[in-house]
Amino acid sequence: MVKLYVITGSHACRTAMLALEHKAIPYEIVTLPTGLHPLAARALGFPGNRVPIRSVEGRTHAGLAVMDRMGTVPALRYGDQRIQTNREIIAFLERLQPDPPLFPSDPQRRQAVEEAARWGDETLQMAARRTVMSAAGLSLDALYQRGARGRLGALLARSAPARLALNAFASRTAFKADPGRSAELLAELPALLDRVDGWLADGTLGGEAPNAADLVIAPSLALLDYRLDLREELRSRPSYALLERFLPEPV
Ligand SMILES: N[C@@H](CCC(=O)N[C@@H](CS)C(=O)NCC(=O)O)C(=O)O
Repeated sequence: MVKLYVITGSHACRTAMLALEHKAIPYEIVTLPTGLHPLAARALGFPGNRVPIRSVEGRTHAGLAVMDRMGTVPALRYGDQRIQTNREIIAFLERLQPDPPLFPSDPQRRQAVEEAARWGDETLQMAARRTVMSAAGLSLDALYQRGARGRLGALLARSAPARLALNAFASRTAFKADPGRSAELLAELPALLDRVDGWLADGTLGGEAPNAADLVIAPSLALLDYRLDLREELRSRPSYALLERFLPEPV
């Protein structure tokens, strides 16, 4: 039986969930307390990352590197095997159950999907996190349903005070996403969304069979969609179809 350790509302964790669902592998979700989750994952025997895996503004700074070393979720346990990071989890699931695949068999198309998945993981995932955090730092009113529910569920925490406090702490420390950076982050967004739209147009994303890049990128779009002032822009783009396909808004 697969156990997947997550935190509530995590776009990163949703990628692993979508991958497990794509493979039709039954799994149990264990929701760790946000903020304590790296410690909890350590206590559960996950090793953390020996080298930094995330960067902000093109570089890994000390605070983020420490958090990466502690370890991130999603974290997957299968028997005595423990796997962290989506990239590793996706590779593991491909080995565990090759069918249905998460990558196209044609080598050129596979390369394109790998590149889009890597960009989604390294660039878009952090950009979406920072863009939404910077808005929530001013007020939860900037978020759909104040971040209490939506495509990814409750962001960071179920209680609003905890959500505010976690957002304030994380946005001002590791993620450098205080409200003062909101305009700068917003200015970077159209180029990121153009890239997703381009991959949809050339068939790297959004094909008949879901692939790893679809499952990495769609949750980041879902997180962006919590930010109310982005909803019109998102809905005007081809990438919105990807979002609706993989993460429809719960009724
Ligand atoms: N790119 C990695 C990173 C995942 C990631 O950043 N996870 C966050 C939750 S959304 C986390 O565990 N953060 C812990 C921390 O920052 O201390 C992946 O997709 O697996």
